[in-house]
Amino acid sequence: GLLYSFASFSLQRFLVEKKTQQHYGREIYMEHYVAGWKGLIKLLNSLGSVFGFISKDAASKTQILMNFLDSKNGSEYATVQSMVKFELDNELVDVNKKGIYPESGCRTLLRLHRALRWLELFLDRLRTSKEDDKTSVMCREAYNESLAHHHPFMIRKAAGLAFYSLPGRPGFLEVMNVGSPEQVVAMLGEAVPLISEVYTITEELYQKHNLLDLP
Ligand code: 1PW
Repeated sequence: GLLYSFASFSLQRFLVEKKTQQHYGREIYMEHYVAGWKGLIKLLNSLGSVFGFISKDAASKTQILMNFLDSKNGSEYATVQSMVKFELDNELVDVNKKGIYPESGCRTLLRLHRALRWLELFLDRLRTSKEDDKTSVMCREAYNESLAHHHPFMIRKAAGLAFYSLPGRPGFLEVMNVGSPEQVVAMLGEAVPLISEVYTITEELYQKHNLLDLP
């Protein structure tokens, strides 16, 4: 169909990224990261209006990163690694408390990075789930283990409500637009380790530079 699914759009981007990593070391290309999120946002939007507030925030953060890529300093934002170096070297990050750079690339990507962990946990549950398992439960468990730790009460409440409106497992697999349930599971078997690798590389980079708690 015309609609690019999360799988064909975002996950293949991560595959491309993996290949380039082999050539250039473990660099994460911002263009692919952003394209991956665009695909995911499309998927979220197709899940219905309740997911609107979730996709809206992810979309605005993705847009912030795209704006950096398109700016005169765009080349400094080519990879996550070069962004971190550039913003830190030029003191463009509010490190301890909110200041004059509330939308730095580093803090913006950190939010998406935390959400990526949620996605990884959720997709792994989906991959290993049985026919009558509930997507809402998988989603909630993944959320509670990851992103929820970074969200205040009201957002946790709203997210919890949104999960109820997720389609059941068969419907969800269909929305992913990959093919038969077996094909989705096979695709996830390839994709989840890649997402996990992107997550780990970013986590280690942020840890090394002490950026994991950026306000
Ligand atoms: C079906 C599985 C889908 C997983 C998709 C993950 C999308 C994550 C988006 C969560 C957004 C919740 C509402 C927004 C909260 C923001 O306050 C928060 N943003 C995120 C991405 O966690 C923190 O950003 P802020 O307020 O510090 O700018």
